[in-house]
Amino acid sequence: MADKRTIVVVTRNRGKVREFKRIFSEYVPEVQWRFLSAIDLELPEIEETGSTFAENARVKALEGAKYLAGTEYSGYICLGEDSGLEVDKLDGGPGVNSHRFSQSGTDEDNNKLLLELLDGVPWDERTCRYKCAIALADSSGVIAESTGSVEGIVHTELRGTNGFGYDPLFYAVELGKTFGEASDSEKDAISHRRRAIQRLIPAIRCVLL
Ligand code: ITT
Repeated sequence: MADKRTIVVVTRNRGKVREFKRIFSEYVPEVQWRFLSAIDLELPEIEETGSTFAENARVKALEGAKYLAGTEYSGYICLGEDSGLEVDKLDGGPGVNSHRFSQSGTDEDNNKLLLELLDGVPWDERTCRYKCAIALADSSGVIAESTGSVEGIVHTELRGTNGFGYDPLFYAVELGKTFGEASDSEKDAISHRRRAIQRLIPAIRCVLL
């Protein structure tokens, strides 16, 4: 019998899992959530075949649920999340390719490339946003979906060491600092991931509780 307080987060990104844990326990504190990642369950790598965040979130959730069907975790709810940074000056890039923006795909090289591409671009033309799409699925298909976004400016230099990915360059207009400089609770208060989860809470209460 599947444990409804356990969500399988179909991701290999530990930064995302940390944020899901924090945000879910804030929204639904009465539940002792347990999150299992694609790394914990040794799920095979899932190819991101979609051209939008929403499509890729669906692919991750559905593929994860399909894979679990033959295991002891059969019937557990899978959460697929696809996210990234859209920079206006780069015509919305890196977008769905945010993870694999630079050749190596490390956070360090991705940030370096972003700074290089925006070299000399004035502050008011460095507008960007983080976007996040989430899908929940089980073996019968998609159960719920949502999206969230947060507006920012690509900073001209790395600021702070908190968070992950592009956070040291993402100057959040609402905070007046980068996500790299923000505390966990400051980022969680306005992040794209939090906003997507917030919209999903009614469905989560309905399906999981
Ligand atoms: P999974 O596909 O296994 O979930 P991933 O890191 O490859 O892990 P994505 O394909 O969704 O995930 O790529 C998201 C990338 O966008 C991520 O690697 C970061 O570079 C960036 N990103 C998304 N949300 C972010 C956040 O909150 N802070 C910093 N960077 C973020």
